Amino acid sequence: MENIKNITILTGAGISAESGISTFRDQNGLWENHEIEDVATPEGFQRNPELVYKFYNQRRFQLSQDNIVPNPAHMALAKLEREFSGSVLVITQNVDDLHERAGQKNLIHMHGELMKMRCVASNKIYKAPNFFDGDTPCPCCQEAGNLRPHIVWFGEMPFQMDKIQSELLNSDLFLSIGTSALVYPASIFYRWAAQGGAKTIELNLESTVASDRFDENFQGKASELVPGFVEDLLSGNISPEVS
Ligand code: BV8
Repeated sequence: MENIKNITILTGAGISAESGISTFRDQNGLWENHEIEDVATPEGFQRNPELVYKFYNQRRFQLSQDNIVPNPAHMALAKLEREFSGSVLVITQNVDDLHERAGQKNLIHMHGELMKMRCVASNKIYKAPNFFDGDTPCPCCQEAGNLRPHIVWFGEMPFQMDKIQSELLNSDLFLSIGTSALVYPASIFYRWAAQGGAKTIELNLESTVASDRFDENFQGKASELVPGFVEDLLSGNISPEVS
């Protein structure tokens, strides 16, 4: 444990699955019921903004339900950040706010945030009401038609990529939790971490296309795997050495 100073953690939809938020590529996943091109690209928004506003309003409404709460995996990562002697950075692909609600502070939403909206004219970011669309006047320009979800769509550049890359290159341990490792550039973060000398560990329900590139893999549900793994980390039972 003494050699592990900086931990970087990538999370994906799998960490929120047990909180009741559908993943993208599992049975009944989001991409089973929608075409990515129609609801998660700038072209789709241009073509049919109403469909895209509806897609995100529905997900924001679901996220705001009382039964959608952080699960033990989110809580464990927030505990790791509080109690670990070194630095812990969570980089999430998720657009839900469950990491924040669990108490995570050092957090980057590389794909944006469901609870925020952005004015395309001023680029100002606002907390989103449960519902907004092309008729909602934006708080800065006071006119309708300028607001979009503060989400990174396919074909758009994820947020804070420079900071993410330097943190990964400077970490001693990289954890990938609940992601299918299919979406670039998050899918190559393990490479940047390994390049920087980090040990890389994947914790996921099932093996992924990237599993054999990690130093270690643990398979299971995040809410069952992550709390125990965090306890092992905090008690110094995880060696930074690549076996
Ligand atoms: C970019 C916001 C340039 C939207 C999202 C051809 C080949 C390769 C790449 C490309 C290509 N054509 C285009 C690309 C690039 C493209 C891409 O990767 N496309 C894919 C589809 C092939 N990427 C981009 O466009 C990105 N931008 O590349 O810009 C650039 C970049 C860097 C530097 C310079 C230039 C932008 C991508 C962002 C898109 N927006 N989200 C929204 O949410 O509505 S991505 C979307 O997918 C979500 O954010 C999601 O998180 C992400 C990844 O999915 P996962 O999180 O992994 O979820 P998934 O369902 O896939 O998997 C869940 C996993 O959990 C499974 O493995 C499952 O087994 C596991 N699981 C389930 N239950 C549990 C569990 N694990 C543990 N416990 C459980 N209980």
